[in-house]
Amino acid sequence: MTLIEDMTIRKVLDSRGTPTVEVDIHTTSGFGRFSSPGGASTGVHEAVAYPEGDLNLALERFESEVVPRIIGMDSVYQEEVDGSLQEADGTVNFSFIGANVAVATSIAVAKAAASALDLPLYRYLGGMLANKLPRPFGNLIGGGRHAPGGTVIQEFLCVALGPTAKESIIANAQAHKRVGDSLRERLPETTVAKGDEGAWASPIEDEEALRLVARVCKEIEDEVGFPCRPALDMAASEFYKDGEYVYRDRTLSPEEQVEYVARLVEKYELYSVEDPFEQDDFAGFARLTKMVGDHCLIVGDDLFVTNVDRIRKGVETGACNAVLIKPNQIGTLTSTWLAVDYAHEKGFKTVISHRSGETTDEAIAHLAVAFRCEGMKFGAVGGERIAKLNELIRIEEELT
Ligand code: 2PG
Ligand code: MG
Repeated sequence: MTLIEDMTIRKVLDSRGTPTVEVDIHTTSGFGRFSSPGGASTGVHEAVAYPEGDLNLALERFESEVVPRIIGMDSVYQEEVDGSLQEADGTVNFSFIGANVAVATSIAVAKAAASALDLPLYRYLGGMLANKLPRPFGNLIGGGRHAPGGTVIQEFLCVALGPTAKESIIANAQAHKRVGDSLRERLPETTVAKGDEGAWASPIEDEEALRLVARVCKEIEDEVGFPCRPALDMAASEFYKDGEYVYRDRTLSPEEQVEYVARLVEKYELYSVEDPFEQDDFAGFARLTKMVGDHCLIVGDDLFVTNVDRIRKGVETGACNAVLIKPNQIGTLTSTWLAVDYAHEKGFKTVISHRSGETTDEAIAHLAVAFRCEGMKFGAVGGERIAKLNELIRIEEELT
C-alpha cells in the first residue's frame, strides 16, 4: 500500500515565473506531489537550492542519485527516506542534489503516505495533536528584495488575533485592501503596485509605512472586534552595508539599530519583529530580546535558517524567542520537524513561512497545523498565497 513504486520530477514555474522543481511519488495505492518554492532574500546559511545554481543538473542528479535509492522504500518511514536523501547528497547543505529536489521529494513522500492511508496530511503527520490553528501573518506593504524601489524594510504585516483562523485571515485581507486605498489617496499620481508576495509596493519612508499599517490595523481591529497587531520582517541583512544599516533617510550603527527597533516595538506595539539585524549578529538579537522580548516575538529567519545547530546557538545566547520555519531552507521534512520540536522544547515559538517565490502547493498549511506552530506567514492575498490560506480555512472547518 505504502511502498514507493515510481517517482518523477519536472520543471514547473513559481509565482515569479522562475522555473522550480516538482516531484510526483506513486506508492502501491497512494500519490503525493510537491513543488519547491524559492526565496529572494535568502540567508547565506541556507541549504543550497540547486547544485552549482543549475536546475538542470539537479534534475539529472535526481535521476541518477535519488531515484535508485528511494524506489522500493516504504513511504511511511519518513526518517529513513529523508536519511536516504541525505546519503544521496553526501554534503552538509544539499549542495550536490539541491535542497529544492530534496524537499520536493521529502514532502511528496509524506503526501503519498497520507494518501495511501486515506488521511489528510496534517492528520497523518500530527495525529490527534493536530488540533490547533496557527495565527496568520498577512503581508500588507512589501519592499526590499521583494519590491526594489519600495520600502527598505521588506515586510509590514498585520497579525489578526481573531477567535478563528478564518476570521483572522479575512481581517488580514481587509487590512490589505484598506492599505491599498490609503496608498492611492496618499500618492494620487503614482501607480500603487504589488511586490512578489502580493503586498503593496510604494516608495514611501519605512516609518511612514509602519505608521500607515499600524493605523489600518487599529481601524480593522475596531471594525472586527478583536486585536489586529502590526508586525515587521526587516530582512536586515539585505541593507547591512560595511557594518551599518543603510535606510533611505538614515544610516544606523548596530547599536543604534537596536535602539531604533526597540523604539518601533514600543511605539507601534509590534506583535513581532523578524530579522532586525544581519544574519550572524546573535549578540544584537540577544540585546533586543532582553529589552522587549517579554511582549514582542523576536523572530530569527536568516539567523536560524531552520537549522537546529543555529537555533541551539540562539537558545544559548538568548537571541530571539521565536523561529521562522521554511522547509526548503533545510531540505527535508524530518530536519524541519527537528527544528520545530527543538524550538518548542526550549520555549521558542515557531512561525511557518512561505517563500517570496511560491507555488500553488498548500502543504505548508498542513505542516503548520501538524507541527502546532504559533503562526503562519503565507501572505494576505494572491493566488499562490490564498491556496494555503484557504486550505487552512478548510482544515479549521474539519477540526470544528
Ligand atoms: C522571508 C521570506 C518570505 P524570501 O524573508 O521571510 O517572506 O522571503 O522567500 O525571499 O526569503
Ligand atoms: Mg524573513
